[in-house]
Amino acid sequence: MAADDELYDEFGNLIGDEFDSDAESSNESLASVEEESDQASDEEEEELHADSTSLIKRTEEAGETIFIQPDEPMSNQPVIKPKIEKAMKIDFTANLSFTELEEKYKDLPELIYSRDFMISTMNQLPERIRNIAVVGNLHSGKSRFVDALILYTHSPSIKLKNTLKNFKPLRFMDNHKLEIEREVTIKSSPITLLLQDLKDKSYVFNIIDTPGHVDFQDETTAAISCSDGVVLVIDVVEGLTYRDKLLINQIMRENLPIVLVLNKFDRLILELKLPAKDCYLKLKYIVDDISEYINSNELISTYTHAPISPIRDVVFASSTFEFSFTLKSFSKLYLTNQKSQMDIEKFSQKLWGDIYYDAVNHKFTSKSDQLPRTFVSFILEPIYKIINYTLVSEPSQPKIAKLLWENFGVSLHKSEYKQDSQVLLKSVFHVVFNAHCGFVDTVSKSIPPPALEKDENFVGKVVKLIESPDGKAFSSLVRVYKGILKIGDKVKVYGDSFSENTEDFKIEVVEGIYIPGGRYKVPIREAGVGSLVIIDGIESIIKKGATISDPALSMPGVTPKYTSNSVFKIALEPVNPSELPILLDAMRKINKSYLASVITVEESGEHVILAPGQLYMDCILHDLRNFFTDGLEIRISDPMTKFSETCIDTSFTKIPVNTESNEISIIAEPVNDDKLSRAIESGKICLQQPTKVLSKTLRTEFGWDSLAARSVWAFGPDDLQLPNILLDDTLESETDKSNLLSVKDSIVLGFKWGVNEGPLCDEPIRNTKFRILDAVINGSELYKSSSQIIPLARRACYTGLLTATPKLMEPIYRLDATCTYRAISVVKELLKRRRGEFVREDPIPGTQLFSVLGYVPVIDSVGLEVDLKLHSQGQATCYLSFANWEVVPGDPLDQNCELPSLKPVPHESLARDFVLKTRRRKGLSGEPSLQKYIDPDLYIKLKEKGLVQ
Ligand SMILES: Nc1nc2c(ncn2[C@@H]2O[C@H](COP(=O)(O)OP(=O)(O)OP(=O)(O)O)[C@@H](O)[C@H]2O)c(=O)[nH]1
Ligand SMILES: [Mg+2]
Repeated sequence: MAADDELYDEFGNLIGDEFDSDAESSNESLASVEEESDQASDEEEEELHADSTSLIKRTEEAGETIFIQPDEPMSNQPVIKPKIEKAMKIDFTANLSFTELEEKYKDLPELIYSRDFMISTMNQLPERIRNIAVVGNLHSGKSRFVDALILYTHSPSIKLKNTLKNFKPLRFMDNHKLEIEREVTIKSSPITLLLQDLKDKSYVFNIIDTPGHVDFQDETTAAISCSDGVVLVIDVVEGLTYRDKLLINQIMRENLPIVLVLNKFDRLILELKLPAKDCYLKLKYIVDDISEYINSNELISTYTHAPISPIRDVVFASSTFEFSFTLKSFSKLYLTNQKSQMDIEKFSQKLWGDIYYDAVNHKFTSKSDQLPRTFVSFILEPIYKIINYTLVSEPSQPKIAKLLWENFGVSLHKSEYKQDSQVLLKSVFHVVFNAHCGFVDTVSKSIPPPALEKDENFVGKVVKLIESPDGKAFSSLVRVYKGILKIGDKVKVYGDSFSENTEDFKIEVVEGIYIPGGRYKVPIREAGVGSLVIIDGIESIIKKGATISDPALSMPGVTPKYTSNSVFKIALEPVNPSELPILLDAMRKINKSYLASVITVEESGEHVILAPGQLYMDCILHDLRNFFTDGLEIRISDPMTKFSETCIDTSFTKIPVNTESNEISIIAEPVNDDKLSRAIESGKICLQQPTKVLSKTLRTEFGWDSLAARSVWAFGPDDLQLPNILLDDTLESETDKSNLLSVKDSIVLGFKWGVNEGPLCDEPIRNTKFRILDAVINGSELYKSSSQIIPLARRACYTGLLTATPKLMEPIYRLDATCTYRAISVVKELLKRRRGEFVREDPIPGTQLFSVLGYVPVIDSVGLEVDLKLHSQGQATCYLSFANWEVVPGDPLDQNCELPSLKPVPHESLARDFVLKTRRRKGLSGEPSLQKYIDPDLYIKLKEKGLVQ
């Protein structure tokens, strides 16, 4: 196989590789397709070279031979452009229909167990199913950990050329081209494996490997939402990071049990070179740190799972060396070898904490007396010995053999000692900690099986859509919650608004059901309750996720929200305007494929994509160019951010806004209550709640008076869930309430329209409370039509905002960096140059590294990650995650502020600069001004009084 970087040209374009699949025509085993296509491309390349010397070019597409006359000028272009079928993912089963795949069933990658047994266990014994999401910080080793399980369960033919010369880890779960190229997971990928616990009991594990990069949080959220428990993979060198804390918060909110995998165990010994005693202390510190974080979390009152226990919930692993163990699995290994009758459970309890083993008197004691802790003497010392004996220039076979036999009762084959020391070490660990039964045991005990209800009717959830390797079609990843789903079944698929409205659901027919397998899929005829399967044929109306059910049921669900942190923005258009339909079609596919993407068209007709961060956007653009269009030439704007508009004072006066027959006065004021803003934004309080419940929450939790609590007309706008509030504060003595109530819906619509597109630069308004103080509504139907009232209410909201010291808000990223002491100054300097703020640095216990916290405006963050790596010579890595919204310095309405051209804009002019640039880009005419919305005479009066500029 060609090295990854040989597969693309300098612009990242694919120039032929494993993705140029010709799997369909192959009759050989599907698992060998990958290697075959490599060989094929090698042969083709050779042929081309040979051909070019004799001036003969063959074209793949036409299959004909064209002779080029020697006197013709040589062209670099082929005479007929070869048609290259690009594939964005490796999938051994790509392009095969359900029936074809059923026929090739026996050619699927070989397993160490019977695939049919796995399927029957899955469908007949759902209590043996465990649905788990594997989550953790960036590069904590999640995919490698799942890889280790795949290597264990699949026959060795699944491995890439795992020889010394061409050693390459498998990365089986990262099958997208970008994932392979950049060695970072960007999509959650599911796989189903049959695994055995300590008593050889088989379990069906539906594992979803999730991305660790914070940009792809949407994928993690989707995976967690369909799991019954979470495996949190921690890099033991880094310990508990901010990202892990966010993940723990999310897991606790979902009330799911946690299994901890302390991964990269080898780094403590090989990199940090910690003595065994300190190695234990470091591991203990991490477990305690995580337990403390969970126990002191504000969500603990609603979290019903037991605190983390090292004996029950913790797995120690080194994915690089493909082993994992738990205190229990080690106990079993040890006691079996010692032929001891001691209870495994009891012994494992002695292996953690301040317990010591007195070998002279053969007893456990709590008094140190210079003895090492049991974890050190029983577990770490043999592991240290293994490493010391193996990682030397000439490992001594007798020494290692004796160690293995005496401690673990296992031995290696003679030939294995001849391997390179790293590979030998892997073999040694493999033979000692053979199988991952400790991990399986822990998951099967700590994470419950799917809830089983005796409901015959099918109910499922489309967790996300999965694009086909050629990017032309989508399948749905479905978790079955009730009943059974069979090929040919009709299902009701709910659309975006998840209602029973006939326009919002569609009856579809299930055309294919598959068990996911990372780089292949297995066709099955039916999927029982608790299973996680890929379904073909039901995705036509699904945008991101959906509830699906038996057509006879009425199961409206809740729209999942993945998009709230998508603040990074670009506008794009095709270079050739006539190709707009191709671009639009590709953008629709992006919307389906990338959960957190938001696709919008602005007033000016500009097509905009929003994403949570730069890496995410980069991946979107890559797929858009290479796979969802056929290399369409696209013009892309500079990166921008989404802004928000708000106010920081209460309107200085009440200004009536009128049409000929109606008049409304609305004032604005800031919502100065973060907790309330969060509650609105998260949907914790909403108008779907009964009025009594809502007004009680507002009174008791947020200190509102009862009148105000009862007069909420809207939060909104609903779709973006921005924290804005519309209140009816009119007095019965001054306003004809019945007339006002008769146009309530129109006023609410006007408010929603207004807060969606604010008066400064058409960006959404946030954190603002609008109060209707007066209204004179003409009772005649003619004058209170929605076409009159909606624009009036919108103008009144704008008037309120523009008289309440309006401000522009920008999104802020939190920066979390891990770096050496020397690189801290680089982080500080880079943040300073980008309007950022350095908050603090904390040493990471047991290492020479520091974790650094800072904040930086999203608009100034472009390229920061690369800059940091460059300037610190690789001694610092960071990630940026959305933190909050902050007011941009300066007055957006100040026409006198300095805006120099070709020079940096002064700090105090930033808001004005951003507003004007955004308006220009959106094609909005003129200045943002109160003048546009109120009576001209009144405006002149306010101006004379100096109340407006
Ligand atoms: N020393 C050591 N390195 C490891 C171990 N596990 C993973 N790695 C390395 O850590 C890096 C990241 O591994 P991945 O498995 O891709 O990590 P990940 O958590 O899936 O990464 P993302 O999904 O992108 O967040 C790779 O370079 C691995 O080789 C381990 O047990 N020991
Ligand atoms: Mg990964």
